[in-house]
Amino acid sequence: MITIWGRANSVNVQKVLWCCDELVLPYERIDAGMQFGRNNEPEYLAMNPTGRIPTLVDGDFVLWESNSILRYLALQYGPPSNLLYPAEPKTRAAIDRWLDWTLTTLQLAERPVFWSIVRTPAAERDQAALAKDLQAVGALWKMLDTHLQGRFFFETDTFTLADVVLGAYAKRWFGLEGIERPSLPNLERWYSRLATRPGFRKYVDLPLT
Ligand SMILES: N[C@@H](CCC(=O)N[C@@H](CS)C(=O)NCC(=O)O)C(=O)O
Repeated sequence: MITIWGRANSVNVQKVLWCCDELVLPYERIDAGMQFGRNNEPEYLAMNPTGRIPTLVDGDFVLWESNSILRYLALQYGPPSNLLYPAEPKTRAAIDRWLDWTLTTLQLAERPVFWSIVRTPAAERDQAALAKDLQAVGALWKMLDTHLQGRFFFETDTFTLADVVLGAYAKRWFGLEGIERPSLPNLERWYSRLATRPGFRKYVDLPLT
């Protein structure tokens, strides 16, 4: 049995839960992080010395870093066709770049916006910083919108891990209330396609908290 440690409102946990759903993989989840604590206790740090969530335990194999977990799950449990994470090197590399880019670039840009709007009382928000951060992250979503021109999904004709990671962050963009967004017609079409996936609805398309 697979165990996933991490609270269900974490974007990095949500990606992993959604991937399990796509792979029809049973698992148990244990709350950890923020109000649940645990992630700084010695037992947790022995599994994951970063003290961050998620952590995956699969038998005697322990893995942290959400996108590494996604790759592992798709490789270990994907069907032979493995459309989620195809073996062909160029296709796989093209998917990998989105996994890397979300963690190195998109997450850094969207985190301050998410924290300001969702996790900071309105009276305490730094509005000037928020306006600047919104512009920066809006430009990234605009770039993604351009990439999607003429495409159904991010890299192949079918749904892949690139759509999982970008879809999880897209919820944290389209789910924000009271902000202005640039025109993103391609991205909106792609996002509405994600809503047909049960794993997205169940684990990602939830109120932002
Ligand atoms: N690069 C790491 C980032 C992990 C991370 O920063 N997780 C956040 C939640 S999204 C966390 O552990 N926050 C501390 C907490 O929940 O207590 C990954 O992708 O797994």
